[in-house]
Amino acid sequence: MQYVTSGESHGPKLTTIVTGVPAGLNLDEQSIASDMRRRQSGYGRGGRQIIETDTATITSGVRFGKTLGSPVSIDIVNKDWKNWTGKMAAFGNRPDECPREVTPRPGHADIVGFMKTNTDDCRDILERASARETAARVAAGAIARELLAEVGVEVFSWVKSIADVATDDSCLIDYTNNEIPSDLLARIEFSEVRCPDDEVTQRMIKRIDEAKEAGETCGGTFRVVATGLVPGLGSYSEATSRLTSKLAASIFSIPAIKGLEFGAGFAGVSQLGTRFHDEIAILSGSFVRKTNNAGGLEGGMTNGMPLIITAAMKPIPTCMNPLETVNLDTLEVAKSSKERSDVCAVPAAAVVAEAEVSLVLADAYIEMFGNTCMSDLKANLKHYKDRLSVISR
Ligand code: EPS
Repeated sequence: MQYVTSGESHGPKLTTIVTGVPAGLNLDEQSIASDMRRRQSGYGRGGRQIIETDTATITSGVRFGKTLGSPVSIDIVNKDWKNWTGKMAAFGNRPDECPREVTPRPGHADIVGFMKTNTDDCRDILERASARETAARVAAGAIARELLAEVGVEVFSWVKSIADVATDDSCLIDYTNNEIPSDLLARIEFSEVRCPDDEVTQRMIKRIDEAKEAGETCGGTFRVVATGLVPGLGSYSEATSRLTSKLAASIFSIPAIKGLEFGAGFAGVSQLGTRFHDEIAILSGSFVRKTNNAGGLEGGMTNGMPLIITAAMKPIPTCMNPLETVNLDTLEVAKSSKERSDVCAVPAAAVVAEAEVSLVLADAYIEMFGNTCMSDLKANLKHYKDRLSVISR
């Protein structure tokens, strides 16, 4: 399952085309809408989210709620386009009220894109570098998530820290089986910053308010977890088919992501080998691990334990208290450009990461169990699970 997106942040619409989706996958409009909404929410988002209510409209590849096996295309209309029709027109000349962007923001793609493409206007770069594009990815990810639901896989995320305010979530990730606390998802979705701890949620909100007041922005960290995975997705034999590398590439494809850990991560590797590695046991007829420091990945493959990813997002580069830069016309010292922007988008990035992880995992299922139709994929999966059952031997 592969996807490509197109569309500028203030153009008429975003488009996603997803290929390799098996026929016969049930899609639910409400589930797709729910993911689109979850990406838009989160305390610290800017004025743009008031204008937009992202609606994903499927224009091919689906009939009567089931995929056809042909490419699925999805449109998301930018409601803000009405304010940008002249400034982002495909043809004609630049209107007077649309000056060129010549004061690049440190931390954004502005100046490097300017140098790379020989443009005279950073808007040519920033329109596509904008994280608006991630709406199109979430639409693709929603399709992958539906496939995963049919094979018993759940993907979810929570925010671990915003700026210097962090939650201690170690009790939530010390899984010895695939069960998650029954109220965890409700607590995450209830929090305005996707943090399952009420008290820390309040402190995170306060931190975002303080940052906004100071013309600052906030980064942070989030976790993505996938449960219900069969062992053996990915490969130990070829570098490019290791699931670990595919997952890492997908997380690092999200704008502003600067760090990534699997399982116990960087802190975990200070432990010696006999403490770090997860002992093997049998539970209810299946091989399990007594701990999950590996984060569900061994040898480039899933090992049947929950997949646990932690990612770090840098603070958003558009600061209302601007940084020093250089005016690209005059080459004089200047203040970087101020655009309407978000103060914090860590909760949104977590939802985007769910989509990216879902796409990689759905692709891994398709690769291992068949890409033609869902009934064949599920039959192949059942055969594999039966073979793995220790009790049935
Ligand atoms: C973004 C700047 C803001 C964000 C945008 C990402 O948009 P605007 O410049 O139109 O105010 O709100 O994110 C989204 C629109 C979105 O849907 O996530 C940027 O520069 O990356």
